[in-house]
Amino acid sequence: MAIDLTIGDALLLVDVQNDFLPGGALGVPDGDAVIAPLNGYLQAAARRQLLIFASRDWHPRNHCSFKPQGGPWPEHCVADTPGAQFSSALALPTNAITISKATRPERDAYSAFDGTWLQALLTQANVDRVLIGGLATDYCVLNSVRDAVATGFRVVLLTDAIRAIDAGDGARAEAQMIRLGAVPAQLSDIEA
Ligand code: VGL
Ligand code: ZN
Repeated sequence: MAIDLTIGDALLLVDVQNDFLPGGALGVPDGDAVIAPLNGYLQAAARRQLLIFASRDWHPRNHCSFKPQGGPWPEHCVADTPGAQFSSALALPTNAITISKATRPERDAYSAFDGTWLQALLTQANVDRVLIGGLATDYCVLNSVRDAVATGFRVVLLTDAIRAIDAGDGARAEAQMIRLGAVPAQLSDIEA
């Protein structure tokens, strides 16, 4: 379905960080496949001067989600480490707004809205529709889309620019996001 990018739209790239790419501490299978389409969306958004947000998992070293603390995950995205950096292949413009999340030891946060200024920033800028892609479909993308919809934003889910940690969970997450009202789209749906 054709998506006409226009004033009131914003782009949210979820957690496109080295640790979530293949070879990273919590590498998402085929995760690097999101980068090429995301660069296309970035270019389309920049051309229309839309706001661009990039969330990042930004954990302290002793974060509760890490196995040594009894959590489910290997250590990943420790703040200020190379694994926490955005992929250097991602063509993030210098004016992209970084949203750091899950920054406190005792609490995890999968959604880019959870404990951040994202909702306030979007509202302040009169954004009413958010295009969302990134990693991972079954965790941070799912929870970010859920929160965006629940907060009243229209959501476009960039289906060519998401990948899952678990394939089955990813398929279920994608179906759930669409059921919640997210409109699926791919780069070819966006006018150049
Ligand atoms: C994520 C697992 C742990 C994600 C973050 O970005 O989807 N997944 N922390
Ligand atoms: Zn994490």
